[in-house]
Amino acid sequence: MRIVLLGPPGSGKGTQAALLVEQLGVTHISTGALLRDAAKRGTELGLRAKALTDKGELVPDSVMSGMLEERLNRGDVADGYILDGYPRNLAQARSLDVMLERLDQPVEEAILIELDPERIIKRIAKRAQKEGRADDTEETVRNRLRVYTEQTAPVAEYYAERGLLTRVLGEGGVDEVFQRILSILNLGTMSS
Ligand code: B4P
Repeated sequence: MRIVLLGPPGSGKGTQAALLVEQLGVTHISTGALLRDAAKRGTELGLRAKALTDKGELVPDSVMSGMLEERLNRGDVADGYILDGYPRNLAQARSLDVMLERLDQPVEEAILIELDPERIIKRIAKRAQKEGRADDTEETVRNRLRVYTEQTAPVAEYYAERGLLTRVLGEGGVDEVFQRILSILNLGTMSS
């Protein structure tokens, strides 16, 4: 299965991607996680990216496409993948298509997890207490939501035009949302 997970920050993309990967045995690629890892290792790119993510801004497309191409070329996407956090704008969606065409692994499904902004802010505030991510302050989250509306929301339309998009409600417990996604994928009920 080759799936792109879309949704605003805090809608549950990373959470649901982890569950899907466990059930389906496919490869999980999270560009947010790749960036946090690069920052933790203190690479020049990671530190430059951190200055932007800490403000809730997107990292430049040239950096992201290079990072993603390198990750895709590791050779473990042949049995399927869950892409979580990429694409985040239309230019990224187009460049993803080119990369995946080259690998003969085009996207089969795009799932958009929808959740209202106030719930998002509450969820992320909870995560901030637990994990202390620098981009989880309320001010940054509001900026991330603005960036999402302006740049990432049109990506859903990009996939809708290609007949690949399904919308899912992100409200409710983690397992509830997971079951909704499984039924979209015609996988019925499975336990997380
Ligand atoms: P991401 O890591 O993608 O961060 P995110 O959008 O917040 O999603 P995440 O997966 O972490 O959270 P989730 O919704 O699962 O990106 C971080 C930053 O990196 C971006 O802001 C950007 O600057 C940069 N970046 C990444 N990719 C980029 C790209 N392609 N181009 C440019 N820049 C890029 O979960 C949120 C919280 O909710 C969690 O604590 C979770 O436990 C909780 N939760 C989840 N589901 C729940 C449920 N059903 N009920 C209650 N709580 C739930």
